[in-house]
Amino acid sequence: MDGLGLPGSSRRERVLAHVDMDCFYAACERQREPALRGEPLVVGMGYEPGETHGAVATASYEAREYGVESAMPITDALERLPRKVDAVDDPERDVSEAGFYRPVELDYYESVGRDVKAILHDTADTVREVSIDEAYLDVSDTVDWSEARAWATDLKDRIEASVGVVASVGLAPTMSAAKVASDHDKPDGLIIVEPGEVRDFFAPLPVEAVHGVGPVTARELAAMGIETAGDLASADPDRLDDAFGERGREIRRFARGEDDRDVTPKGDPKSLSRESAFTEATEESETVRRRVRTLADAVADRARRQEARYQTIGIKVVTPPFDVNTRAQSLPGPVEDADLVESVALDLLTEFDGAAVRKVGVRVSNLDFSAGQQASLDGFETTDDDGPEPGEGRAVDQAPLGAFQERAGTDRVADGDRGGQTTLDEFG
Ligand code: TTP
Ligand code: MG
Repeated sequence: MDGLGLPGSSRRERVLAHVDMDCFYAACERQREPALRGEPLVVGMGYEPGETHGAVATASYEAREYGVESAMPITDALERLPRKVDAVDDPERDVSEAGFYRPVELDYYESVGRDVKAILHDTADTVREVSIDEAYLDVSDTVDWSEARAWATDLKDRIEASVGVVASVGLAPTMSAAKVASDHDKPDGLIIVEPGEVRDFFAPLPVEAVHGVGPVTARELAAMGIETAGDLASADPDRLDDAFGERGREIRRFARGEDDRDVTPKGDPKSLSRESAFTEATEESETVRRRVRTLADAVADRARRQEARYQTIGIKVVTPPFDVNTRAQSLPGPVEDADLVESVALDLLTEFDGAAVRKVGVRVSNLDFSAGQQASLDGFETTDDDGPEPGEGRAVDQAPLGAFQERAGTDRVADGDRGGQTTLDEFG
């Protein structure tokens, strides 16, 4: 986090999201076999069609209603939920009370997981991938609490429309609260826990909801009369210290909603961006241009500090009511050139001269963190291993700098107003 402090506060409340796909393996099977939608579905590890060996990897929410759960032997699952094919042939069984069973096919689920992650990286600069179906995002730079719900709804819609699986999302100012929030209203959940609400949100939950509290600790806490996160938050710290040492104080801090952990990406970010909203939509081109110049400068500075070169420079222009327009130009090779970020951004902006603008953003992407010389205008090597981001074209190798490849996109998003809270101070 750089220079984001609002006047008078040591640290701006972060906007963190935890995204976890619903019954992921089952959702992947349904994505390629839509007839399975709405049906009880069990995906078995070490399972083969018609056989009874293996264990449940996951069960659809319909199958969970029959008591089928992850890690259960398939034999137990079959007792609770027989196979449809078996029920059809068995007059003793009711087909409507039976389900479908499929073997795990991990390669396929991983490819679906990658598609979801690509959307997450396109949406947020800071993404920590935790597992095949789960990630944390830090969107403090681009999403204000007033628009958190609209942003999360749009993200869920994008994932479902383009990948065909459903995500549950939690937003909160801490990682642990965001994780609990994403789980709280599954499936198809969306819970926003705003700053100041974290402790109240945790209070009624069982202690297991607190980060760092597993079943063993929960049992020990229960023996001490501590059953909810609220009990833990108000427990005597010395007593916890006696029972668990420093970890006791730590789980108490988590229960109180105190969690300073940052979302640290495992790899390098896929893009860097800054956005800023106007208090009211403005049609004054010069005002918009001035803001874009400031944002371009801030983004270029951030890239310089992270030693990232970029091959694509883009802008985002939000026009009333909630139309998000993105324009981007790709360079023939990665550069680090603040003046170019500004001139390309302003050039892309001319299309919106005279339009009412609520919010603008500048983004650099197709990032290159490899050490080495800045690309010269002739004879550079393309170092983009990851390929273009969604919605962006791959740069044309060996094209002269003037011959930008351009890709444009327009999409609609419910996108609230930051209410002019963004000040130039934020971009320093
Ligand atoms: P989870 O996110 O824990 O579970 P889920 O996505 O199936 O269901 P939920 O809606 O509660 O998020 O795990 C993701 C995938 O990991 C899951 O689809 C299958 C796999 N998995 C196993 O193989 N074994 C297990 O014991 C668990 C818990 C998950
Ligand atoms: Mg999941």
